[in-house]
Amino acid sequence: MTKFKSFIAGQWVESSTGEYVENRNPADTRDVIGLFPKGDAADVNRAVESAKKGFDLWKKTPAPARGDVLRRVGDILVRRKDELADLMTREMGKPIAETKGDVQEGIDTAYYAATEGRRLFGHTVPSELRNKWAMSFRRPIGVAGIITPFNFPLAIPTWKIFPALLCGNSVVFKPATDVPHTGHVLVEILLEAGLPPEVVQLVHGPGRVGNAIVNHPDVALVSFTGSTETGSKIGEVCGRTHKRLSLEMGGKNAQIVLNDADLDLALEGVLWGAFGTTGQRCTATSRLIVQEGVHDKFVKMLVDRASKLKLGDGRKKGTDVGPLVNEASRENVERYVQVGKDQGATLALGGKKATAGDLAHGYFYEPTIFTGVTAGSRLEQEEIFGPVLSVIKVKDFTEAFTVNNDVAYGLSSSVYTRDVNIAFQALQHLDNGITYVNAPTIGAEAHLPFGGVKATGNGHREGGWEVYEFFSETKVGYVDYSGALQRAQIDNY
Ligand code: UN1
Repeated sequence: MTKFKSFIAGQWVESSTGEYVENRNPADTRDVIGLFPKGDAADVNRAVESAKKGFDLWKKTPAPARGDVLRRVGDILVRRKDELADLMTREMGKPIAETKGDVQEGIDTAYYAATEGRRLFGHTVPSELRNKWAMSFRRPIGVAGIITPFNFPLAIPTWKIFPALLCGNSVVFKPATDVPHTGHVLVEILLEAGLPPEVVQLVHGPGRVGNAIVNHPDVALVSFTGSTETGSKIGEVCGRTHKRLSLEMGGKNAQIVLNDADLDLALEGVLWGAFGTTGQRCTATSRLIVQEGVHDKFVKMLVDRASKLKLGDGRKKGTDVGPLVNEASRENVERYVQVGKDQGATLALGGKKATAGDLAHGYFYEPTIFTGVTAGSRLEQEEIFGPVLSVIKVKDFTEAFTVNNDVAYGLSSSVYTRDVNIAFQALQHLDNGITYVNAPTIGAEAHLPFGGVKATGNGHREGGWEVYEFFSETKVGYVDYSGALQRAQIDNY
């Protein structure tokens, strides 16, 4: 069986603990991908020491040259797209079309970063004094700790690592334990593209590795995507130690369908939003808020179509929905289905493990729909991260907006309507970082800011132009060429 290594201090190295974790295919647990190191704080210490040297070198490399490396990364991803999609599906389960999309998001992020190397804009503004120059520009910060989830095993690491590198930081990267193979290949590609070895460090391992990264005094900034629970703990450490921190956490996203909506379009949207990636997206549609005039008809259409979704191995043709990523995730889904039943919601579809035939070897769960879900109930409020959709009936769009907003999270929302006035009101009044009109809650594009409000995040955005602000520090320069002492705010007034 292949034994993989971490990449620390410019070398592929064995686990310092001597311990390894098996990485198995969630669609068929008889298929073992390999053994991955179970690292610890000692690995992180060595990685950070080396990353500090990497930072000294890399910060002096001109940003356009840093961008050139990322352009080559993009080129390699293009060339290896199909192969990567296959290995990603093998380790985390979503269908090949989706892992190809995941790679494409990495490609888009690479090419965006490449060109950002020739922008990284600062400002030049007039000084209030004569013969004095005033400007701002961007500086790299230091060693960036990057901690990423399993659901977008390539795209999310690229959202963080590429802008971090483009801005001149070095990186210590800990991928989720369910998707170490994708992390491994991404680092191989960065090195092949010409990134100096000490600029990137890959430390495989469980939560203790993430913990050591976050607590290390020489890690200057941390970017994390994962659960709100873990994000809160990271936030406490970073608050105490004054580290810059970007958090991307939970969601409880809703699709709203109003009486005047194109129901066929709304149906395609909710099927994709709720059951794509087996519901394991931060942006997944977990709630469907339907206006009473079309409620019964739409629910019937939905249950009918959802019952025909084909569960299976994401690497096989015709599969619509893959497995959950591991047994703990499936048990979590089972617990929430029980909560729904206990709270009196009506189970309209699914509600059990799928174990027929080959499915018995994977972590499959039937697409599940609850109707008659009460706003405010646990099922309606808490993130599930699985293929469970709760339907809530409302009187009008005002009530729909209230239900949408009345949760702790605020990542994405969607409204299906033909009324342009309501569409714009939705953009303005739905408390989310992203609102889609006549499109599902998933489908963010790499060149726009991505993130949410309330318990979803801490105010930062990934993607687009905004992430470059997170990964760099503003510096201001004044040049006085008057040859005399000029006292600001005094001599000129
Ligand atoms: C996530 O769910 O964590 O918008 C990221 C989307 C994808 C990214 C999702 N482009 O669904």
